[in-house]
Amino acid sequence: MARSFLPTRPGRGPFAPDFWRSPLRGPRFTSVLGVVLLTGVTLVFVTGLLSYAAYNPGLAPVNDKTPGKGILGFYLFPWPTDPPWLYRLTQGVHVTLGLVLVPVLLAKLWSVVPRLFTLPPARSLTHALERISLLLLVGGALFEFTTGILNIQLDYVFPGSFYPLHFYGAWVFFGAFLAHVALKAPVAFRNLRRMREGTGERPDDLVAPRPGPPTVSRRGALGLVGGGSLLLFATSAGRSFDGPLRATAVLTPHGGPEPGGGPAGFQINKTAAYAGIRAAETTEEAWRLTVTGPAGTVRLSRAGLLGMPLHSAALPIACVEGWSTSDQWWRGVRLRDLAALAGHDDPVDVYVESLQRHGAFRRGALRANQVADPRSLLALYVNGEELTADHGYPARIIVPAAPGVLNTKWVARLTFGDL
Ligand SMILES: Nc1nc2c(c(=O)[nH]1)N[C@H]1C(S)=C(S)[C@@H](COP(=O)(O)O)O[C@H]1N2
Ligand SMILES: [Mo]
Repeated sequence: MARSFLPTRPGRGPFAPDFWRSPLRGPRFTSVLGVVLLTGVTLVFVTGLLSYAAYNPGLAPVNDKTPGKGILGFYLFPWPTDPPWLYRLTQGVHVTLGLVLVPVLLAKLWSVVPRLFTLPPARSLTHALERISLLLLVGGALFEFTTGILNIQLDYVFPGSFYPLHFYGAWVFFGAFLAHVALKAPVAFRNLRRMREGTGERPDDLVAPRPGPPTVSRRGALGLVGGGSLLLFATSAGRSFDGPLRATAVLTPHGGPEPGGGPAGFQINKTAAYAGIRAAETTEEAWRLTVTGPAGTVRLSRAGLLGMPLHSAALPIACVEGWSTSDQWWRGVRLRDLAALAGHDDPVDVYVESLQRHGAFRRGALRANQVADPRSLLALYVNGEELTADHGYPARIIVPAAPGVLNTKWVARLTFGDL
């Protein structure tokens, strides 16, 4: 018998073992859900880390925006520009799979809730440690799913910035998750094997000692969870497409004006009005692009830019919030031509600033490999027409495979150099 830290006394209410009556609970039900989460959560975590590598907002001081530096930034690498739909895929998976896992997570938590009330609270030191790790696991899971879902709904209510919270929270959650997997995965897989072999359920503290009459079979309950996930998938996967499919994504933020038809008919993240861009600032007379580098500072009007060699590229916009558009046909000046104008013939980083004065996305940094790509443009046209105000007129950045947030709109200044 394990030594108890507290005297054992018969519990009352939820602390009494026969308070929990559902005949669904048992190691098998929990194991099936656990194995689904094992795969699902790992994929969400990995795609989340990739998103951080792609966006790299620089979470100093624990982290650092420079690849190879910072404790949690140990794996950072220059995000590639190929294939151009890379971030559409990784972030679409991150957000859509995260949503799809919600019913599985809730069912899993429900299936083990009696254990929250076991007495004594700790049977041994190891048991005490295990329960503390569970606190981090459950707390971490709820925190990550809640912050993630609030962020994609553009309804961010937490103090502080989303990225540090979601990023550091992910490491706490995943650390506890790994410990939990190490402890429980062997048991879970054994349970699944016994299920396949048709062996009976092991006696387990999850099995209700005095089960109530079943209202649904275990298979039915798993079906319900799967159905919930499927419903979430069907109502959110459309966020990764334009056109009629997009309308099926009821859970996608529809914050901005709904994209109509026509050349500019794709999702708008923040409108010019929202960003505080006044029409008077973007006229041919008023607007100038300032390009700075070792060759000095050049100021270009839109007509000046149109006088440079123009190039086209078919590229999507893929937002950190998980929505993306199909390829749009962009036309503008190559970033590497602008770098050359500023005196950089070798690949170099660029710091991009917008006309926008407030808000998180008014500036961004691109790495040398992104600037060097011939498809990376300071776009002046989209789908054969001038950019609309909401899509970034007079000029915006578009870079293959980059998160949408780096595709700065209403660009005012480009500073080339090592960042
Ligand atoms: N200046 C500025 N540029 C910006 C933003 C912004 O709010 N301000 N939003 C960014 C984000 S998060 C995305 S996803 C894309 C969306 O571009 P779109 O609105 O043309 O689809 O623009 C990016 N460029
Ligand atoms: Mo975005």
